[in-house]
Amino acid sequence: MLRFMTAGESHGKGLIGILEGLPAGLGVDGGFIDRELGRRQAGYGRGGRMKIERDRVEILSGVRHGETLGSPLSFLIANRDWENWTAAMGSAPLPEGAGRREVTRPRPGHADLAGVLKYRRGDVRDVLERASARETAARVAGGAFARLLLDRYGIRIGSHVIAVGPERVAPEFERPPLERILGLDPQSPLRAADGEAEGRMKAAIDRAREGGDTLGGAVEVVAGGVPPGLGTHIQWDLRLDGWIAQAMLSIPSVKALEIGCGLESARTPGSGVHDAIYCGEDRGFFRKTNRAGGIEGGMSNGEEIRVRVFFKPIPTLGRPLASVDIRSREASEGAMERSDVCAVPAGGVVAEAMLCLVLARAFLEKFGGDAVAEIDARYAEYRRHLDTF
Ligand code: EPS
Repeated sequence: MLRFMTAGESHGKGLIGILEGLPAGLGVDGGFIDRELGRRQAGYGRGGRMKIERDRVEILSGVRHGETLGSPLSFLIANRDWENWTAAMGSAPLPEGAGRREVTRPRPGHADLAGVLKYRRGDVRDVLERASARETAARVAGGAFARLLLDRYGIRIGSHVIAVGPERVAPEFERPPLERILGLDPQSPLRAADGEAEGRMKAAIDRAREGGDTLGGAVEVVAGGVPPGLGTHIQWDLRLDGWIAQAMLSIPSVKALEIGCGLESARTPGSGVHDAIYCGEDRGFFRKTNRAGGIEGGMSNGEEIRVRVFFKPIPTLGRPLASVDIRSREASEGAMERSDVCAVPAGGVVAEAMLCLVLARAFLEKFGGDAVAEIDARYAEYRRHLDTF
């Protein structure tokens, strides 16, 4: 089973990831992982921290001479900002008050208040450091390793921005072909397929920044080349859509997701929702529509997996909302940590990484082995089965 864990605080030494369950013999290109990390750092609306960091992966174990060993793959992404925080975030005891950079005013919308209550902490920093979306850098690296496996079997994943605050791409750009999504410039300001909407989105982010506010939005994540039969209908906790929902909702700021035409399907009769089945001599079973978003009965059905992910605005506001100081109990404003105005394009890259992790896990459940050669053989046999069914 593919398992992934992260550790690390936002202003600690760095982020750690452990990915266990990749087969032996998979080619690993560290440059590719770093390019994925670079994609997460880009996007219009990012704050000062991204000017400090230049995220790079250092592989600590599990890879030798450019190939996985089958042992746990672990890696480090160093925080360049750490040098400014060695005392405040160090593991050594620090006297009361001396440069601890304490935070006592929880930010509405962040983990701050629930976290100090749950963990019985007197300093919000003890919570916010781990709750920070900085952790998603480790997810992107973990997802990039998973993507190396998916690539080998022709599964490709991309994302694009469909909305920022009230601004949305035109309807014809909401579900572009995967080729178009993969062709978007990773350094473009918003990775939206609609250039005209991108201008309006940038202006909305500028207005939010000037007003001391933040903006959420939505992305679509798409996976192509997925064979039918990943996930299963046989048990509630093995359904692929359930795994995807858990993975996406675990991304900081994500409050909703939609698989295929999920929202629309709730108000449309069944005849206008389900994707009729056809069969052709040369192409086997196929559909003319994909309203299901590539998943039926908790399994991939061979069509593209299409998921929309919706982000709330970042909780750290330039003009903070009302809050209460946890020590004095006096009314005050939420703390202002340096932050982003809008991180939706970065959120799309993180959502891709989560989909890579979920699909790699489901793929290995079906075709898994200890070495890539075993998986190659199992997958080839399944493809023969599909071709001759
Ligand atoms: C982030 C790094 C953080 C935040 C951001 C995401 O760095 P810092 O706190 O030093 O500015 O910019 O996290 C949030 C906005 C949040 O609310 O958690 C990153 O690397 O993506």
